[in-house]
Amino acid sequence: MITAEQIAQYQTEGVVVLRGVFKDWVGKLNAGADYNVENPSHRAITHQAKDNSGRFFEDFSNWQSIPEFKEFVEQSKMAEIAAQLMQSQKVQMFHDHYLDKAAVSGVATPWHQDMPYYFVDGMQTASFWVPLDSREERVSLKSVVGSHLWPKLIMPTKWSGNAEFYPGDDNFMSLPDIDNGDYDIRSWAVEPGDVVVFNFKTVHGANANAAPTASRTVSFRVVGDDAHYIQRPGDTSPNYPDINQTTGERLREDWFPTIYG
Ligand SMILES: O=C(O)CCC(=O)C(=O)O
Repeated sequence: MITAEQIAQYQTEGVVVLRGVFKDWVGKLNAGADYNVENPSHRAITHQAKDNSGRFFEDFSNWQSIPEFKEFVEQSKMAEIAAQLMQSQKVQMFHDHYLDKAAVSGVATPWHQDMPYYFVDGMQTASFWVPLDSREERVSLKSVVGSHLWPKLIMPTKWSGNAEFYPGDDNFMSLPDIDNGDYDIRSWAVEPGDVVVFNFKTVHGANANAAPTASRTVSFRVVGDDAHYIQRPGDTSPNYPDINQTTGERLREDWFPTIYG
């Protein structure tokens, strides 16, 4: 289904685009997205542009209660593709993340890595960023090539207000100036049915939606064999205060089921 070159690119660059692999799922995922907007969870966040011109809605961890997302997780080829890209025997579902940017929203997704926000450590990880509409390159996901191999994680910050999640913890470094011209940045124009897959450690972001139409994306996050729980020095995002796990354990199967292998 995917080529050896795509697997090698994922391993060395930390990001790859796969064309058309989910084209049969676009209708279902749109229905799931509509459901999520109409039924936001307690984790939902709405960011507003400073001049109040735009809106960026996010929600997390709803796949088990949205039938179309659940069907995608359990029946699409995502898990098998993830196993190949991560070179993993098993794949566990971590969570879904829905991102909805109003037309001409004025709210960008800042450069960040996903992993430091999570209670997850390991190299075998994958986010499936699935756009539900056509996206020109200037408003598509952009990723820093090879950043999944950087030796230190970047300090996660709140997207509204920029507060650090783990203030003063020097296990995390400050975000370098990604736009200074020193970094190799990869982005693609995409169509519904395409997916951009990236490692939880890959630095990525997206410009504000400058297009005259809303931009809707659903990201499905999965982990592989070497991924395990890590106790972070503060709340994570998404946060699961009742998780009751210790560093080094596989993520608990009752919340994060194995979907492949
Ligand atoms: O679509 C975006 O704005 C960014 C997506 C993102 O950060 C993610 O899926 O982890």
